[in-house]
Amino acid sequence: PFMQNVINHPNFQTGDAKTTFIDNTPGLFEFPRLRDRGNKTMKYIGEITVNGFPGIEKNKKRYFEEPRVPKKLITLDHRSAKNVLDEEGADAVVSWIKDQKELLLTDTTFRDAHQSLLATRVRTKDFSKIADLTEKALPQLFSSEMWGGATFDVAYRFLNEDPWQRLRMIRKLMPNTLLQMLFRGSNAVGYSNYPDNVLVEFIKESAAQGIDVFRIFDSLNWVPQMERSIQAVRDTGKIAEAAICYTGDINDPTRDKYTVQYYKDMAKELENLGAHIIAIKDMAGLLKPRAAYRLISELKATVDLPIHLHTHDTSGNGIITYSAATQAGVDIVDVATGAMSASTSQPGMASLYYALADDKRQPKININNAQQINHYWEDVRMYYKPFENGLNSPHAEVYTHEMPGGQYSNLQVQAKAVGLGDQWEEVKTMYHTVNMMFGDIVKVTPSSKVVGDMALFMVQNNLTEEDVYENGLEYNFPESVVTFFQGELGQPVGGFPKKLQQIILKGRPAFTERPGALAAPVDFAEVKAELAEKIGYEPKQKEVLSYLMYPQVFLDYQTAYNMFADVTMLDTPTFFSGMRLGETINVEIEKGKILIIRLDEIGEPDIEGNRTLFFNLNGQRREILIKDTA
Ligand code: 3PY
Ligand code: ZN
Repeated sequence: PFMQNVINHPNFQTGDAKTTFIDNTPGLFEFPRLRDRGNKTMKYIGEITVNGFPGIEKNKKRYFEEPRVPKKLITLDHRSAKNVLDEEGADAVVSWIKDQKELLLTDTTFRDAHQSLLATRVRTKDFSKIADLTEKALPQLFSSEMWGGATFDVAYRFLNEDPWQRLRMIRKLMPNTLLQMLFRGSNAVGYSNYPDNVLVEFIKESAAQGIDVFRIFDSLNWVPQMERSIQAVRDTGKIAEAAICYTGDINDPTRDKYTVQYYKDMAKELENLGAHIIAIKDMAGLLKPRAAYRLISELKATVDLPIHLHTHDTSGNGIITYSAATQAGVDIVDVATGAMSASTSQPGMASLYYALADDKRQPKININNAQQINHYWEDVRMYYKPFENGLNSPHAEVYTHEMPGGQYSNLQVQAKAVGLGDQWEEVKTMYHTVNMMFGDIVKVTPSSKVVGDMALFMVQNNLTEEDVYENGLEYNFPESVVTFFQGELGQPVGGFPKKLQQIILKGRPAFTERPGALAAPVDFAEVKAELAEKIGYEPKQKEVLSYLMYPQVFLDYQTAYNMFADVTMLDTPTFFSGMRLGETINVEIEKGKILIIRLDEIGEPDIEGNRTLFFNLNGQRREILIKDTA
């Protein structure tokens, strides 16, 4: 076909084809490029059709209506927080927040909501169809949390997506909205500690690609691990929101570790380090209404910064907590669109709006617009049914086990995987026991995983707390538990319980210094060269950073990309379920370039288990060979 393209080209036929003809006539390559792209796309579809997508039942593609998009948005001219940042800088945003009488909202639909409800599986494709409309519908939102946390890892690992591409796309579609990310302090968007220069480079690159607000936390509330990130964000001119993880119960006199004074001291420390905003990150949803009123009032009296409250509605009490916090003067709270709210996710935006009816601090949003945006999510959530976490009603037990919203379903899957599916009750109880054995620690990624691993280990081996203290020297504890007690995630509030530490470490060294200070800086030029060698081209800085965070996951993504090309253009049902026999789909691979794909036949496997799939691509018959792994 390439030679035919050449021979049939008008310039070739008139004899105008010079030696530069091929160089200067990129259209010649269009056909092979499109064909290559088509083949790779069909290869992906074939693979999923024959072998299925992990976690999704094969050959059960459902029929979905096109999700409803808003048709009657009321738009208004509004100077947004993003406009203030771009025009006047981060300090001006702080003053602007303080000047608002009404409660401000951050929309977590694009990040924490689907991380907590749908295993972080929502695809860029589904955000891209609603992002600009969301900005039009809700210009008064303080920010949209849409990146960081688990989204980075899951995009590469399970969705064959480049998370940076998601960021750039949403940035383009929402130019007037502050884009917010969750940054795990010294763990960035990963699970382990990284050298300081990696954190700084990561923050710089994220800011350059479009992040405006960095919510920085440490999984043990260890401030020395937040300091450099706060400074690095300030250096980019963006907004440093320093988060205090909330655990325990300030109003329970038997829990004397995390008191109001504790939170006040930490807030003051973060203010002194240059934070623009203080966030209370209630990742498990433990902050009860009266405690919220007390905590927010006290914090408002302690620091001169806006307070941003984040909770999870696991117990069903989230709206009451927000209402109490609003009376106490909280500046911003996190909500999700109704269809992606409640349960382990954030409280719902419209629910809160109505809960604050007649209140002088009721958020300024157009509720009709919000409802239209929500219709889209009611429809899109259906695509992700296989990833639902199964918690369909308020779960007040969270006040006892204290598992973060994002962990509950994950740990359940982990428990099933090691054969403890029918001992989930024991695992939950053990999670609480382990927390107390560890000295009552802050539990959030990655420290929550350590507690989860230990709980699974103990249930699996039928161990009690006493067994561990009496015979612990004989046990091989999980790797994550050992390195935790060595100090690899940092130091917990009040230090490690000494007796347990000795049992777990068995003479291995423990350190109390900041792991990031001990780690040698990464030589970026060297890593870049190493990566170039592996992927066959010179990587961009963002690719080097991805490789540093998740070496194998990133390389696997590259391999998949070479095999399947960019699969983010596929509609979500096809991405997860492939195609039905006889079905036709349109895939717009670039503006105006559409692949029309029909699946005509799936052949029987040959002796090696390969099946030939007969497709029709833009009117031409194509055969794709897929190995059936069943
Ligand atoms: C994350 O780190 O991904 C979290 O959402 C913590 O709450
Ligand atoms: Zn959260």
